[in-house]
Amino acid sequence: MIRKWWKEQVVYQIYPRSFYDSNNDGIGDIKGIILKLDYLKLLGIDIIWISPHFDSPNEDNGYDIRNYKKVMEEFGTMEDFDLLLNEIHIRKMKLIIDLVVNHSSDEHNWFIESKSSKDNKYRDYYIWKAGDKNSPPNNWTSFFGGSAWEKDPISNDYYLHYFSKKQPDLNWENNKVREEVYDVMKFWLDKGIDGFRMDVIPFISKDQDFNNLSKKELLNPEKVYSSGPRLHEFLKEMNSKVLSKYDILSIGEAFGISEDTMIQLSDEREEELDLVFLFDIIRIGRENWIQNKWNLAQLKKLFNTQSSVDEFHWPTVFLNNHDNPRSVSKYGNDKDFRIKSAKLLAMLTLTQRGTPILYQGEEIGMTNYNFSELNQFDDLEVLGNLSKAISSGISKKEYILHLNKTSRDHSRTTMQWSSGKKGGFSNGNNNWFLSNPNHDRINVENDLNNEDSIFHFYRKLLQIRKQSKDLIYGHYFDLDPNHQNIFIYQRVGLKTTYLIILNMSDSLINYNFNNLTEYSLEFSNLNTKPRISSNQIELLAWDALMFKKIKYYDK
Ligand code: ISL
Ligand code: CA
Repeated sequence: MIRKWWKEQVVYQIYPRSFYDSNNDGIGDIKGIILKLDYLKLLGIDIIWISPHFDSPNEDNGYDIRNYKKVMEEFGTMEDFDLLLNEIHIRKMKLIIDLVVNHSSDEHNWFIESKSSKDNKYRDYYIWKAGDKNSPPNNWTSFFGGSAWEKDPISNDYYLHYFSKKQPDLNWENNKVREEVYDVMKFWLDKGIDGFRMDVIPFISKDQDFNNLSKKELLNPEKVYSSGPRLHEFLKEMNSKVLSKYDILSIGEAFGISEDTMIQLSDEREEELDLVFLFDIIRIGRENWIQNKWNLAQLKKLFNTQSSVDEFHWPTVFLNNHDNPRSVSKYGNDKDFRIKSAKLLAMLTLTQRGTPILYQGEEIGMTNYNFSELNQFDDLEVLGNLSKAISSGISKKEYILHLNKTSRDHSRTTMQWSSGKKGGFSNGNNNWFLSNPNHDRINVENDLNNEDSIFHFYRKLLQIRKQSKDLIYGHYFDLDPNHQNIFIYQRVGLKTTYLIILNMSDSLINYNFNNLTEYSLEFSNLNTKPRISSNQIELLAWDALMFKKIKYYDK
């Protein structure tokens, strides 16, 4: 196993808009992040990933970039960014930024030029196709509703956009586009950033036949969009021209990719990317806006698959991000066992094999929001898919019920710093988005003051993890893959074997396990000693225990 700093460290994702507002305009900003760096240092975070901080009209909250070399006005100035980077480095932490280069904003100068006329030199920076008067070039669909093609009244051609029509896809077949992207990457790398999270990077290669999708393919177009013919070629070029010249971390957001693509994309011998974010775990049981049933055996199978990659690959482990509901609401029990189940999920995330990525608020067990009206949502994906939902036969009311399980907006409510107005996110009056009313009890201030809080559980477990190469690099064995309530696995290192036992249910379970007495309890979310006999352990609802046994002592 080749050791790398990014295999041993822990990432914390910040959605700047919702993190902390330092100038009371109701929008989170860069100065707000700087003011909270000591908090993240205390937690024990190594790498900070910020969602896009670039100039943007915020159609998709920054994932529609208007100027790749300018900081979004609401977030602050380039000086603020330089200060943030410096303050992060002073604290011996690292910063990776969000590279969104599958598409730009339609307000980017490149697109304004490209759209202005067919013979404009920027025309081929985007993907234009003739359709006929009323029908687009093919049946490809956008994730934000409707066709993936938008007709331009000037030229009567259509342009491609996998996301909103204000997010036109860049044409990676054009080597000028690729050179522009590499120039943007070097601009930020030469400032000293420590890497990139690459937004929907597998989508950049498009099959130039532009054939229609089959009915089945239309159910999950991301599977086709992420398997274009030149993806690996483009990434190898990006690696040789840019990534390989810096000691950085590159993480591909790999929404929709196949196992084979993942294997090649993140194989260190292939010299493409270092890590990928896979979505099977975080979207388990989910069909678009509908959350269906799933069971623990299915979830464990997904962890087993990603943990059994060979020594040339390294997994990522995350249960939260800005595009998905809150983990304690999805995988835990945020009603009767919020604190305990949040701690269990912390132990799952931090003892699995792979680089953990935490999301703002998970460290204090922030929950989903209880939406009741469509107009409460901010995410363009919600309204974009409304007509599709209605035509699939569900009512607006039912659509809202589904969104209360699946909406991206659950993770975009403002960070809960205190029990004060709006959860201490801002002292302004008109926040850009909702604050969960449960901030009166779920907030950083309370957790910092309570040694037994979720925050301190993460902090202590992060310390244990940081001090144990065996926990980080140890082999992974699921000891009971079929059990539907208990998740029990080992991490076997050179000197130490860890045994993690998680009761992911509301029930008390007497679990048979021989030779438990060989282990010593290292950490748990229990306030009492576990009841263990020679071959059994009594597990209360949401008990999470981590045992260890030393195989041999250093001489
Ligand atoms: O809701 C989704 C798909 O239906 C998400 O999974 C998301 O669109 C997908 O994972 C891609 O996400 C990334 O690209 C989008 C942006 O809206 C997301 O915030 C970003 O994480 C377009 O840039
Ligand atoms: Ca602000």
